[in-house]
This record gives sequence, structure tokens and C-alpha cells, in this order.
Amino acid sequence: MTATGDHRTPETEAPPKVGKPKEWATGLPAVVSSMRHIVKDTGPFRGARALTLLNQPKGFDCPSCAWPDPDDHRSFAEFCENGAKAVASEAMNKTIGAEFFAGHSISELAAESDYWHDQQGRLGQPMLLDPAGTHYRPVEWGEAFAIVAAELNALASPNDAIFYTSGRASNEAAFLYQLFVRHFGTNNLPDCSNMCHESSGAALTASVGSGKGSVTLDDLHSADTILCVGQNPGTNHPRMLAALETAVRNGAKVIAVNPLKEAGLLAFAHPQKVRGILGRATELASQYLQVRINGDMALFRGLAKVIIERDEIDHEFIAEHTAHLDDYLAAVAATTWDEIVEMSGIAQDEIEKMADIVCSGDKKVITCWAMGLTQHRNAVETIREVVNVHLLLGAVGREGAGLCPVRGHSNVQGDRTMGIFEKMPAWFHDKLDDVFEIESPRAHGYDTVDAIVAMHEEPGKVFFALGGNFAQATPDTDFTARALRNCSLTVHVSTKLNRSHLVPGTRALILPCLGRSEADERASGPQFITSENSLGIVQKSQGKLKPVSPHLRSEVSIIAGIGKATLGDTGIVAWDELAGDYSKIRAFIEAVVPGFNDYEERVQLEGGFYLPNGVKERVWNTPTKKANFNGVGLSIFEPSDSSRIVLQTSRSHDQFNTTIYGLDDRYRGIHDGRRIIYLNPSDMAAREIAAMQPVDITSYWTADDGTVEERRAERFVAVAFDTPEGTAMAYFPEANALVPIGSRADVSGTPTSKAIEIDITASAG
Ligand SMILES: Nc1nc2c(c(=O)[nH]1)N[C@H]1C(S)=C(S)[C@@H](COP(=O)(O)OP(=O)(O)OC[C@H]3O[C@@H](n4cnc5c(=O)[nH]c(N)nc54)[C@H](O)[C@@H]3O)O[C@H]1N2
Ligand SMILES: Nc1nc2c(c(=O)[nH]1)N[C@H]1C(S)=C(S)[C@@H](COP(=O)(O)OP(=O)(O)OC[C@H]3O[C@@H](n4cnc5c(=O)[nH]c(N)nc54)[C@H](O)[C@@H]3O)O[C@H]1N2
Ligand SMILES: [Mo]
Repeated sequence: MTATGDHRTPETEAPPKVGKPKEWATGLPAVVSSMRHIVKDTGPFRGARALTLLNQPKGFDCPSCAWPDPDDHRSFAEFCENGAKAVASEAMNKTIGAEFFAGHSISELAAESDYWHDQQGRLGQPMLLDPAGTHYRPVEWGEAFAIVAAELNALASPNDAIFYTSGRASNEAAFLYQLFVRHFGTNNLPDCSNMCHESSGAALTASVGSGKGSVTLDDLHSADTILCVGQNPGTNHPRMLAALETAVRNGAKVIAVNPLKEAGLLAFAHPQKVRGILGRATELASQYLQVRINGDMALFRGLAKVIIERDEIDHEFIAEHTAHLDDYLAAVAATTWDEIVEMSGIAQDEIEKMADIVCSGDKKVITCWAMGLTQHRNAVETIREVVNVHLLLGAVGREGAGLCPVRGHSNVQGDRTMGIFEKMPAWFHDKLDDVFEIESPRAHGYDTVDAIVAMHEEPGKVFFALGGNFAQATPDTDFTARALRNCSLTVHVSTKLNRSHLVPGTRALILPCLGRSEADERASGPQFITSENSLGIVQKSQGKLKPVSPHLRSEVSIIAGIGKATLGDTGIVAWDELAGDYSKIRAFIEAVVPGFNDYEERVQLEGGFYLPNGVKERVWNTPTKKANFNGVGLSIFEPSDSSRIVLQTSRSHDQFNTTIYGLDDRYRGIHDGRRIIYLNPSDMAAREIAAMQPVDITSYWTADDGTVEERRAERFVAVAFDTPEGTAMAYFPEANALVPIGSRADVSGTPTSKAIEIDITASAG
């Protein structure tokens, strides 16, 4: 157990083996690695069957990332190494239930690593932790629902309940869930998106009038230039590398913008093509810009400056489609090259070269981005600066060009479409009220960080999570743990054991649900669910594997059970009926959410259907009815003491968020270790820290009232790495204890997980 409490990942870990970082991604090692996981975790038959169904028209949608399947040419094996690991973890054939929890107290479980938790097997039956209990004990479903209902109905206000969602919930589960929550009387619907692409949604909505991306796979294949900014697709969206490879073979140039040289952006060997298996890699990035952490706004400003100076701008597009150009031109003119070079860490001639590439051909430019842009204080302004460049070039809403926020969880985008949002727009509420004859509450609810602060300050709340691992995924681990422990009841609908189950309120429930790979038999027969991927395609997904335990329920049926126990049947909503036949939920979705007309028929089409997207058609749903330039001064995260280091917290190759599949980060050359901090050698030398030396990390944060807060995480191994001077990287979630609860992006409120002021000292002993 750690000195800092039993809610953090334990610190004990053997030192890692450190090798040379790789220079290309996937190929045979990836195939071997995924097969190893599948066979080890699921047994050869269940595993092989799972893989033949993954991303196939009659099978299930990959539960890993939100990257789309090819529209018309799926291969037999339409999955990647990390999708296979996700399936292996979910389709594991071991379960844990009464016996397991009787044999392990909560504090014993908390002393085990996240990796160990995942290895124990699937949650097999509902479990309850009594007040002051040391062990979870089995509970019947009916009793579990009654406990949730009684606690919810005993609250002084519906706003004392918090309903979190992780992005794996299906459209059907998400829609029913938000309906229940709003019926119950609150908009407290925080979700993982608050920590993820919220900044993209906020920026895109302000600039172009829709929070979603505007490109298709065909656009990617026909682009002239693809910028990959703040994203590590080799690990987090491996199937995206196939799209990049096709683009490059069609003549596109890829530009990578990342403080780290990520193997997946350098070169790619397709694991399902002969040339790839033989190890013949296609070079991807023709320019690799190792930007300073949070230097992206400055970089894009520099790019804009060159585009304007060379008069490469699309005057016709700008005149017809945009507003506020003059403000933006003034802001660009006021920015000096010295500022740009200093803040971005990129030389002017490199930015000129970047402009040469971007302005070549028909200027069909696509920018893809993920957490390296969204998890910063100025994330919204940074993303709006990316859009500014696209508007200058007219590179939005035409073939081969556009904006592509690359989503995380497989249905995070769909969940938002279904109304999982603490501040849905008025039209959605109007429609919901109209269809269900209710008065949904209009006051905005808590987002993720607001929810943590509220639970921290006011004891006695009910915290309910539809998936996810709130205790580990959120910032400021100690602060969040106290918040959860303050609740009267914490409830987790989960597939696997995780640390959130071990940070209970006065009472706690674990409600085990079916995974996506498993068959979902309901009163009306086998059900399928639907989801929306990163490019706005809605698709059906049907699990076929036998559920790993007979006690599991689907997410939909759990929500319906709680809805019925808490509210009873209402005039319009008959919970059991909806849970017995998901097409009835889809009929309601069709009635409420635009773009879902003929839902039941269209989702049967192979490849699903695209939701309407105004930006693609150059329809700007903004107050000006134009695409808005945003002319503001440059900003960058600067530590309060310039001798300190800026830390980003990112993912290794062997994890899905807080689920740890293994202890290697193959592309970065790491084996058997996660408690690592990657540092620039000069920052190590300045502190007399040797390679492989254990170090303690302190983070610093100046709160609004001027007090300086310090947080600590101990015993990380220092690894010398090619990251810009003054920057460092450690893994999420081990480093989350260092992320201050008050450090959030402007506008979107996203925790600033990619810029934390830290320093390191040698660990004692
Ligand atoms: N296998 C696997 N797949 C996943 C996930 C997973 O954990 N495992 N997670 C899913 C989820 S929810 C999400 S949101 C996505 C996350 O996908 P990514 O955003 O690719 O995930 P991160 O590991 O956070 O990577 C951030 C990248 O941004 C870079 N970066 C950090 N700071 C900056 C900066 O200031 N500027 C720039 N330009 N770059 C920066 C980092 O070096 C790193 O390469 O992946 C999804 N897919
Ligand atoms: N420091 C730092 N913090 C971060 C980030 C970062 O980059 N750095 N990234 C942020 C991002 S982008 C995100 S999206 C969040 C992720 O936050 P979450 O979505 O809350 O976390 P996950 O680790 O994806 O959740 C994993 C758990 O979900 C459950 N689960 C898996 N599949 C299912 C299912 O089908 N149904 C149900 N009901 N449960 C299921 C399992 O029990 C598993 O333990 O973390 C954020 N936190
Ligand atoms: Mo995410």
C-alpha cells in the first residue's frame, strides 16, 4: 500500500527494461502481440470467434477506439492489434464473483496494480458493499435496483445525484439513460468527453457551428496534405495508419506535429498486407515538427502568417463564407516571428517548409488532432487557430479537405448525439418534453470536474457511473477519492474490476453488464445496438459470444430496471417494454434526434449511414451564419518558475485508458514498466539525475486566490528521451495525482492533463 492512501496505483514495480524507440509501427510484431493476448485471455476458440466477428457487418463494433471501418472494402480481419487486445480483455473467459470478493478485502484489492485488476476476469454477478463493510457481498438484481431507487428518492434534490457516462455505452443505452436522468429531474450528466474532446466541440461550434468533424474516409484518401497534430495513432487509432498509408500512396504528404517522435507517425507496415508483414514499411510523415508542449497555437499562427504573406488565401471562399477576417488579420500582423519561434520551438524556415507542403496541389488539407491539443488551458483557442488556417485556405467542406478531431471511446460521439451532456441545447429539451410529455430540467448540470468539486464539498450525494473508471481517469486522484468517499452511494455499471470500485461511498454497488462481444437475448429475441464513430457514421453492432456469466444484464436492461424502481412506469415510458425490444428505443431516438429518420431500416444497411453534417455542405450553424475567424493574441502554458519542467500525461501502447493490458510500451522501447518519467537528457543533467534513477515528482499550481498548491507522486524511473528541453511525459493514470483539480481549459473546462508544472528530485533510499 502507498503512503498516500489506497486509491492510487501502488508504487511497487520492478525497474523497466529500456531499449531503443522504434521507427515504424505494426507489421508482424503487432499480429503476434495481439494473438498472444487473445489466446492468453480468452482461450483459442472464444478468442478466434471473437476476432472473426469484430467489425464485420454481421458482427460487433470494436469496443476500442472510434476510428471508422472502411465503407466498402472490409478485409476478413478488420481490426488492429489494440482492438484485439480490447476484445481479449472484454471476452476473457474467467469471472469474479462471490468467492473472489469474499477472499479479497477492498484494501487488499487496492494494494494490487491496475494490470492485476484487469487480469482477474470479468465481473460475474452484482455485488454490494455495506456501510463500514470490508468486503463486497453478492446481491440480487432486484435488491440492487431497490437500493439505488431508495437512495435516489431520499435525496433532498435530484441535483444531488450525479450520473457519469464513459464513451462505450451504445446509443440505445445512452438515450434511455439520459431520459431516465432528466425524468428524475437533473442535468448532472458529466461524461468522459469532458476530459477528452470537449475543447474540440467548443472550438468547432464557435468557429463553424457544429462540434463534429467534417471529413470522410474518402476525403482522407484523396487529401494533398494531412496534418496529424497532438495524436499518437500508432497506439490509439492503429487502423487510422491504414488510411494514412493509402493517402501517402495516393500522393499525399503527412506532417506530424508532436513533442515526441512517435513510431506510428514515422512509418507503417500494414499488418494485413504482404508488404507489411514482410516488414516493408511505408514512410508516413514527410515533415516531423517536434513542437514545444502547447506550442501548437504559435505554430499554426506562423503557418497563417506565411499563407497570408504569400497570398495563398482563398478570397472567394472567405468573402462568401466567413466572418471576422479583419480581426484575424490584425491579430496575425501583431504577432512577431520571434514570438512564434520562441513559443512553438520551431524555426521559421521549418514553418516556411510546412507552408510549401500545405499550399501545394489543390490545397486539399485535412488536420487530424486528439488529446495533445484538447487537454490544455488554451485548447479552445488553439483548435480555433487550426480552423483559422483552414478558413484561410478554404480547406473545409470540399473534397479531400476538412477538420478531423479523432475521437477516443468507440461511442463517445454517439453518446453526445443521444443527449449525454450537462448542457444540451434548448431544442433538444423541447423535443424531449414534447415526445415524452415531461418537463425536463433546464438548468445546466455538473460537468466532470464540477461534479468532483460538488461531491467533495457536499457529502451525501449519489454517484452513478455507466461504465468508466472515474476515480482513476479524473484529475487530482487524492481529491477525487475524497469526493467519492463522501457519497452516500456509489454505483458502477462495469465489465471489469477497477479502482473506482475500491473507492466507495458509504454504500457501493457493482452492477456487471454484458460486453459488446456478447449476445444480448431479450424478450423479443436477440438484440443489436448502434453506435456512431468519429466520422459520424451510425452502425449496428451485434454481440454473438455466449455471455461469460448467466447473471449479467445488458446496460439497457440495468437502466430500465433502475428507471422502473425509481420512477415507475410513466405515461409514455414502459421500462420493461423498452428493455425487451431495443427497436422501441430507436423509434424514440428517431422522434427526438434529427438525422435518424428511418433509423431501423437504414442502420441495417451494410456500413450504416452518415448523419447529416452542415459543415461538409458549407452550412454554418453559427450566430453569424458564417464560419468565424477568431483573432486573439497568442498564448502558451508557461511554468511559474522557468527552471521547472512541463509534464504531459499520455498513453502507453499496452493500455486502454485506465485498463492496463500489459506493461510494455513497445514503440517507445519500454518493457515491463509503467512508473516512468521520460525526460530530456539536459534536464536530467541539470538535476544530476542519472538514467534509470528513481525520482519523486512534485507538481505546482497557483490557485485563483494566489496560494501555491503542491502535489507529489513518488518513485518514478527517469528515462532519457527525445522530448524538447523543459518538457517531460509520464503515463496516465499513474500521474493523475499530479493534475491539479483547478487546472482546466478555458471554455471547455477540460482538465489540463497535457501541461502540468513539475520538478523532480532523486527518491530517497
Ligand atoms: N489502444 C488504445 N486506444 C485508445 C485509447 C487507449 O488508451 N488505448 N484511448 C482512447 C481515447 S478515450 C482517446 S481520447 C484517444 C487518445 O488518443 P491520443 O490523443 O493519441 O492519446 P494520448 O496518448 O493522450 O496522446 C497524445 C499525443 O499528443 C502528444 N502531445 C502531448 N502534448 C502535446 C502538445 O502540446 N502538442 C502536440 N502537438 N502534441 C502533444 C503526445 O506526445 C502524444 O503523442 O485514443 C483512444 N484510443
Ligand atoms: N492524466 C490524464 N487523464 C486522462 C486522460 C489523459 O490523457 N491524461 N485522458 C482522458 C480521456 S481522453 C478519457 S476518455 C477519460 C477516460 O475515462 P473513462 O471512460 O472513465 O475510463 P476508462 O478507463 O475508459 O474506463 C474503463 C472501465 O470501463 C468499464 N467498461 C469497459 N467496457 C464497458 C462496457 O461495455 N460497459 C460498461 N458499462 N462498462 C465498461 C470497465 O469496467 C473498465 O474498468 O480519461 C481521461 N483522463
Ligand atoms: Mo478520450
